[in-house]
Amino acid sequence: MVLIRILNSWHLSEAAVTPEAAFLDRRRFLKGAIATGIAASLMGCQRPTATDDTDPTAGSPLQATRNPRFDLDGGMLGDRPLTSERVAATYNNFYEYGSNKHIWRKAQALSIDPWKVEVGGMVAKPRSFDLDDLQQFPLEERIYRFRCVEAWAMVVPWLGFPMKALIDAVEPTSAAKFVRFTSYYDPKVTQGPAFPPSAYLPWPYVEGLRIEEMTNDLAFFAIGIYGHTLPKQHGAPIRMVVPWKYGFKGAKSIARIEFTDQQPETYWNTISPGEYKFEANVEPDVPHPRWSQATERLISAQDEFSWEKRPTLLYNGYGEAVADLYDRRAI
Ligand SMILES: Nc1nc2c(c(=O)[nH]1)N[C@H]1C(S)=C(S)[C@@H](COP(=O)(O)O)O[C@H]1N2
Ligand SMILES: [Mo]
Repeated sequence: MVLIRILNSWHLSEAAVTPEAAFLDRRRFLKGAIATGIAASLMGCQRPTATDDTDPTAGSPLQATRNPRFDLDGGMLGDRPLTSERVAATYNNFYEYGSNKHIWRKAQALSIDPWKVEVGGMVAKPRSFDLDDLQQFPLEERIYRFRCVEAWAMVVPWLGFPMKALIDAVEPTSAAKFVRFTSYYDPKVTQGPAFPPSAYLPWPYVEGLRIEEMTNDLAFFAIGIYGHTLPKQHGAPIRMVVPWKYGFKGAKSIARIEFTDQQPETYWNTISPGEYKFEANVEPDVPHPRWSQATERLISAQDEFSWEKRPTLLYNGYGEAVADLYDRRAI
C-alpha cells in the first residue's frame, strides 16, 4: 500500500477534486451576488456558534448493536481501514454551510433540539418523529464504505436503523413508488456558499429513492457516528446513508420524508442533470462528464491530505446486496 503524501495540500485539493458545483455559470451568479451577500450579512440572529475550543467530534453516547455483516474483519469491508473520526468530522460536504470542505464550524449554527421529522404523503399512518422517537428504533452500528462523486472515499461507522423500519412504521400505500427526503432549510441558519451565491441554488436540499431502494436492507438512517450522536456537520440529528450510491444521495439533517408516485426533483440533479443522475450508483465504468470514476482517493486514517489510489468498486462493493435492484448490462 502506498500512501501518497500531498505537500501543497490546499492547492492540490483544489486541482484534484472538482467540487460538485464547479460547473456553475459564474456570470449568472455574479449578477445577484452583491445584493444577496449584503442581505445575508445583515441578517443577525441567535444561533449556536463554534468557539476555538469547540470539538468537531463531540456528541452524546448512543447504544447500538454492532452488525457483524458490516464489520471491518470478516464483514463486507475487509479491504480498507476505518477513517479517523477527526478527519471525517472536518472534511465534509454540506452546501447549506458553504461550498468548501471545511464547514464544520459554520454548521454549528444549526439547532437540533427540538427536532421533528414529518413523514407523510402516500402512507396509511403519517406521523412525525422527534429526537426521542428516533432513538426508540433498534439501533445498529454499521461500518460502511463511503464514496463521494468527487472521487474521494472514506470508511465510516454509522449508528442508526434500516430505512425499512421507518417504512414499517408508516405503511406506504401501493400507490407510493418514490420517496422524497428534504433537508432542514432556513436561510438565517443555512446561509449557503458565498460563491455561488446561495440564493441561486435550488434549496432546500432534496434527495430521492425508489421505494424498492429504500426497502433494501443496506439503506440506512444514521443518527450517530463513531459511537455517539451525529455532529452537526455530518447531518444531525438524522441523515440518509445509501452506501452503494454516491455521497450526494445521502441527504443530511432531514426534516421531511414524503412517499409519492412521482420521481422527486432532487438538488444536484436539478442543478446539473447531465452530471448528477437521480440513480447515482457507484459505477467505475460510467465516468462523470468531467472526470473518470475508475479510481478513487481513499482518504487515510491520518489526515485529509494523505490518500491511497484505489480502483472504484461496482456499487461501491455492495453488489451482492443491491445488484438485483438494477437492470445493468454486463460489461
Ligand atoms: N443537506 C445536504 N446533504 C448532503 C450534502 C449537502 O450539501 N447538503 N452533501 C452531500 C455530499 S456531496 C456528500 S459527499 C455527503 C458528505 O457527508 P459527510 O460530510 O458526512 O462525509 O453528504 C451529502 N449530503
Ligand atoms: Mo459528494
